[in-house]
Amino acid sequence: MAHRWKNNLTRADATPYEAFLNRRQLMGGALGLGLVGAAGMARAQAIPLEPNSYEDITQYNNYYEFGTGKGDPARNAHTLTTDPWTVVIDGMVDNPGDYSMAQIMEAMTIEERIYRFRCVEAWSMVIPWNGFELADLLNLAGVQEGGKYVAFETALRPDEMPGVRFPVLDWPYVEGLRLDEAMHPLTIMATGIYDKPIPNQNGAPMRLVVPWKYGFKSIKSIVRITVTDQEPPTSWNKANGREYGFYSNVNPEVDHPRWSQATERAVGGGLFAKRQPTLMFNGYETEVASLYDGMDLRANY
Ligand SMILES: Nc1nc2c(c(=O)[nH]1)N[C@H]1C(S)=C(S)[C@@H](COP(=O)(O)O)O[C@H]1N2
Ligand SMILES: [Mo]
Repeated sequence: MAHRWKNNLTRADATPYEAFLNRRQLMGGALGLGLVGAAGMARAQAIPLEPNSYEDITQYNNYYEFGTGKGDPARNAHTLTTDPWTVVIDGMVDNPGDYSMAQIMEAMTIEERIYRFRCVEAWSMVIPWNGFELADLLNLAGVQEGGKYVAFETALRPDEMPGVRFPVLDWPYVEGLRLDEAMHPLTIMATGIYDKPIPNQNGAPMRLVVPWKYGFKSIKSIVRITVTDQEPPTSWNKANGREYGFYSNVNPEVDHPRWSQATERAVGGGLFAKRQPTLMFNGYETEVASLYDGMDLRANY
């Protein structure tokens, strides 16, 4: 199954949008003057670009169970015991039960996916995940007819998570997807970054990654996956339903009530880097727009 998805960028062709824009401007200008032929285009498109550094990705995090500062998860999450780890898969599935992480890793094919990642707070990164398609795990469990949503839950361990004594959110952290979103080939469970086991602060041993949605949908350190016919409650929606909806698709045209979503700050871009435009569905419009055909994206934020 490796590499069958066309948005499965490899490290050589990962293209942060800023560079993509520069390249377009470059090519546009040159094309305007009639200077670039097919060979020039090919060369321009082959410019290799790097994802964010391992340090950016693992030192600048949101994981409120370990504190609300961006450096808190890297400082505090070492206390989380991630081995052994069990994930309960239940609800409307043929094979409900406890799945050990070892069992899951044995059954899944791990591949690399380089994805843009856009937080609702308007910062972004490019991250080389290792993981597997959530659809493969759901198919292992056997989704039953009538299943419409998938609910996810993070571990809740007050002894290992210093942040959960503060009622910032209603713990445990919970999230949810519509079944078709969960089964989409872009939706993965990440178990690694840069070919290393995923660090605790990034959601070890297994976290969701839904690249066309705001980062808070990508729930970390998952202990339960439930197939259901009801739209599941989600942590940020419960905390502030006016600001955070169930869908939370990246959309530059629908602003957060307190800030614009039209642009974003690329983490690691340096102090004087320009903000870059945010892309519809975070750049995955071709792949996922049809999931929302006929839906009012402003009403379903
Ligand atoms: N359990 C849990 N999952 C979580 C969060 C959290 O606080 N707790 N934060 C979310 C938010 S707001 C973002 S932007 C991403 C951040 O992922 P990263 O730290 O790997 O970049 O994780 C998401 N998943
Ligand atoms: Mo976020």
